[in-house]
Amino acid sequence: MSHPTDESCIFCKIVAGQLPCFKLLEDETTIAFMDINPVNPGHALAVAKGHWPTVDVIPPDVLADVARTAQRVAKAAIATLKPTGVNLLQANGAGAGQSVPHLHVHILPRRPDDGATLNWTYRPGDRAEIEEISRRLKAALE
Ligand code: DGP
Repeated sequence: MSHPTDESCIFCKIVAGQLPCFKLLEDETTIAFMDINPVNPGHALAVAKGHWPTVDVIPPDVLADVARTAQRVAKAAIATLKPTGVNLLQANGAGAGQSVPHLHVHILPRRPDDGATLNWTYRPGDRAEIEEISRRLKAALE
C-alpha cells in the first residue's frame, strides 16, 4: 500500500528500514516500536506508516488502525509489565509538545511516583533495558 513519505522525517526513515528501532509489530498501515527516550520502562509508540503530521490531516481509517495497534501494545504492556495504569497520549503541534511531526500515539505504562507528566524532557534510555522490555512485549502481543 502506498502512503505519503517525507525524506527528512525520522519516523519515515524507521518505517522504511533506513534507521533501526526495537520493533514490536508491523501491519499494512502501522508500526509499533520502543521509544528511544522513554519516560518510563515500556514506553512505546504506535505510528502510522504514512507521513501525516497530525490528527486533523490523517485519514480516519488510518487513525483507527493506529488506535488498534496502540491497543495491542497496551494489552501486552498490561499483561507483561503489570503497570499500575497505562496512558495513551498523542500530541499535535509544537504547542502540544509534539517533537516528531509524524502521527504517533505514546503508550506509557505507569508506575507510582514515576514523575510522568503531559509534556516531558527527552532523555536517552538504557538501550539494553529497552531491548529487554521489547522482547517481553513482543512475546505477549496478540
Ligand atoms: P512527541 O514529542 O510526542 O512528538 O514524541 C516523539 C517521541 O519520539 C519522543 O518520545 C522521542 C521519540 N523518538 C525521537 N526520535 C526517535 C528515534 O529515532 N527512535 C525512536 N525509537 N524514538 C524516537
